[in-house]
Amino acid sequence: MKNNDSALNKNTKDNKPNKAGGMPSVTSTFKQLVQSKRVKSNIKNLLRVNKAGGFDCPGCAWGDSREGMLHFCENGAKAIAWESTEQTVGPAFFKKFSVKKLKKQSDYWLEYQGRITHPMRYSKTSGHYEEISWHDAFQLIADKLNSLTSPNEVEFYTSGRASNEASYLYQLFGRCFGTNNFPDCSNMCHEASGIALSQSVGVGKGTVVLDDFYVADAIFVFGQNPGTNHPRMMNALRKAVKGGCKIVTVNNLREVALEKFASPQSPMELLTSKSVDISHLYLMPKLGGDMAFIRGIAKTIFERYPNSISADFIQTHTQGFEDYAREVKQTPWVNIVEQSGIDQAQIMQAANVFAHSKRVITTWAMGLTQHKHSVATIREISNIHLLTGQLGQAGAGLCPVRGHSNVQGNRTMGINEKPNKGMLDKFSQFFDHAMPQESGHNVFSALKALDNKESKVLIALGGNLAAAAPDTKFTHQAISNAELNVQISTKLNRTHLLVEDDALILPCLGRTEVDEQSAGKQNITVEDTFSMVHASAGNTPPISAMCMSETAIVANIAFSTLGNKPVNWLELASDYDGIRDLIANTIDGFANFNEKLSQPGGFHLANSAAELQWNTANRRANFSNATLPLSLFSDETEALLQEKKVPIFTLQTMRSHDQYNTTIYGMDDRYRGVKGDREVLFMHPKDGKKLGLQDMDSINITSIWEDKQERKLVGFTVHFYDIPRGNVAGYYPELNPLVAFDSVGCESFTPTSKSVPVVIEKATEHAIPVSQK
Ligand SMILES: Nc1nc2c(c(=O)[nH]1)N[C@H]1C(S)=C(S)[C@@H](COP(=O)(O)OP(=O)(O)OC[C@H]3O[C@@H](n4cnc5c(=O)[nH]c(N)nc54)[C@H](O)[C@@H]3O)O[C@H]1N2
Ligand SMILES: Nc1nc2c(c(=O)[nH]1)N[C@H]1C(S)=C(S)[C@@H](COP(=O)(O)OP(=O)(O)OC[C@H]3O[C@@H](n4cnc5c(=O)[nH]c(N)nc54)[C@H](O)[C@@H]3O)O[C@H]1N2
Ligand SMILES: [Mo]
Repeated sequence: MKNNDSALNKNTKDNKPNKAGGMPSVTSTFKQLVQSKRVKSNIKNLLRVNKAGGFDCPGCAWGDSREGMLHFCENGAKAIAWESTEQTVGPAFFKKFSVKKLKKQSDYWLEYQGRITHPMRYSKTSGHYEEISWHDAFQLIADKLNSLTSPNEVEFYTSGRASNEASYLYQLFGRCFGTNNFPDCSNMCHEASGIALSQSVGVGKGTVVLDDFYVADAIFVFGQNPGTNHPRMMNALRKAVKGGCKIVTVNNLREVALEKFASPQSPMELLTSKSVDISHLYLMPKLGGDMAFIRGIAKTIFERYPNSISADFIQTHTQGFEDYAREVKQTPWVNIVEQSGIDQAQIMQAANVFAHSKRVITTWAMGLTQHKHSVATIREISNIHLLTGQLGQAGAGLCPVRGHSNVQGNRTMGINEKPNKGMLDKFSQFFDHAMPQESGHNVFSALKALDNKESKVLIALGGNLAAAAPDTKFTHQAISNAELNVQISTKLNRTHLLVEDDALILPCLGRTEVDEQSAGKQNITVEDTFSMVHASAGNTPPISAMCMSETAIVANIAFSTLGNKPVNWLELASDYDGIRDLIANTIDGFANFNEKLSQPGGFHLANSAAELQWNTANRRANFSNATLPLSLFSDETEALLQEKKVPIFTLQTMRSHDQYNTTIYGMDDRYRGVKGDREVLFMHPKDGKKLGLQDMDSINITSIWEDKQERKLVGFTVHFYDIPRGNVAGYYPELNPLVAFDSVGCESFTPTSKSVPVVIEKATEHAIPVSQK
């Protein structure tokens, strides 16, 4: 395997740890708490996170049993400390800094200034944000919305932290206003998973629950870095391994947590050099090579382990088996090996584990979803589960590991530009109000519409669209075009600064804070990656008396725009039980919502596929029979690449250990041995040598796309790393300027952030780490 490569071992930096977790995680947690300057209240916060009566960690969507002592992780602690800080950004701050001045600051600096404390409006005359009353802010939005020629001229963006209550009211308001324009972060995230799973098993969510991890015989982990992004998942993997489960990791990079993990909650592993070996097999495909790899597993099963094929399951539950079987048999091994970048013997080893395990779970995240062929790839995963009947029994099933803590709940609540007809009909009937039927905009079409000025208003319930979306130059211009840019936020970010005309920043409460309304202290609810719905209540006093809850902000915008139609918005915001009653009446699975919430640990939403009920058009689980794609790129781009006389690399853009999406906590990536810099590019040492580069050399990166526009970043630093030849990796959002806007996944429209063709050249000037710039 690649780690035996002597060229690589020589160049691996010595500060890269040989295990993840352990004492450094604990040290880092406490460092974050101290930096937040609210040490005492944040320790209290950590003791209450993900526990019954406490609040849901804003860090990620991984589920928890909610019993026992501690349920936080290092990066969850960072997310909490980052939100619950003493530092504030108020009118005096905005008086000091004009938007023009703020634009010169880094994303890190902007968010680091602290929590936003007052509603602010951009003044074109002064070039500054200036204080505005809540009343005037709501009236301004209402007047603008009511002046639009069509309700489709507004975009309602959502980032996946918003609660069920806030997002339910938000979509209800948007629809009653007349549009299905609900672009959301999911469009850039797990969209392909939702589409693929809906097509294959009839429900766009995972089919397993946390307990399944403890009875699985094998867990295949594709394209995700849980050590950083879902650290609580590491505890589940560790426990599974200790119970004899085999973990097969399929990752483009060598991620240390998936090799060795020391649980910070085990005194032995915390205090000694002990750790648990996580992966039984660690395979490193080329970027986008997973579909070929999975096809190889299927081919091996057909050729060598036909006994593991479940004829019964196929017969009873599925459609399309013959076409799929033919396609697998027709796919030559040479294509499988060439495209996956994994040799046949290793693929067969993985197939051996899959075929000989009674219960298999497959998990995946962004390494699978952000490619052109993501939907086809995820359907290929479903295929092998259908082939072997690995679905709907304890310890077996499909598990897309969601990102934002309530991104799954947002979709359940109706944040969806293509809502299903059943849901729309229910809304129309219950509210006695005709809901719009035509599909609305996703992130891709919303930004296009803002770019060509078809859309005039952008309202965002959280997030940082400017930094999250691809092709920075295009995206920034599109957002700046909005005649009114309304951001409901906790912290200052790039999206607030893209304003040419009129803009509002509306400061909201975070998860950790007490949400007091006229009926008393309020709970909100969220849904985790296992479809568990539970309550969350903050306990820290709000950072400012001027902050409002997201739910109240949405209700006030709705009331100012529509009056008391079709519901009494403000009454709903005074007691969220009323919103939950509406949810109970209009969303499947939520009957008796308020009563069910009192169950410790919340309740599970039924999953039809896990019950072997197929909610597809033909009422069967469907095999797919796609041919392996010839290229990761569009035909036109591929033709351009063929003409180039220089080596082409494929780039993936991912997260460091010190960030939450566009929120940058710091410049280090401890698990990958990077210190003080984010403008880095990981590259195989042999590729580096071929380009005449030394480790830590300064480089320029240019991406290639069929429109032939120049997209170039200069002064990045090369880090030699254990990554397949021909592939390179670096951090989002810094690399977003290289992702061409039109380069999106088939059907999903997700930016292809994990496969960008690039050319790399040595830079003349030496790179300066961001921390010293
Ligand atoms: N601390 C922290 N937690 C987070 C987040 C955060 O930013 N910080 N973000 C949240 C969100 S919104 C999300 S969506 C999740 C994201 O969670 P992840 O999906 O883990 O996020 P990425 O950092 O994008 O990591 C992608 C992983 O896939 C691998 N990979 C990339 N391309 C390929 C490929 O083609 N094939 C294979 N097999 N592997 C590939 C990369 O090497 C990397 O390990 O995390 C959530 N949790
Ligand atoms: N190149 C590349 N691009 C990517 C990705 C990638 O892997 N590579 N990943 C994509 C993925 S998976 C995702 S999910 C998107 C993320 O896209 P977004 O969800 O839009 O971005 P975030 O960085 O999570 O949003 C951060 C902002 O949210 C606000 N915020 C934080 N907490 C709260 C809160 O409680 N309430 C409210 N109202 N606001 C809050 C703060 O102001 C903060 O600045 O990015 C995508 N973009
Ligand atoms: Mo995400």
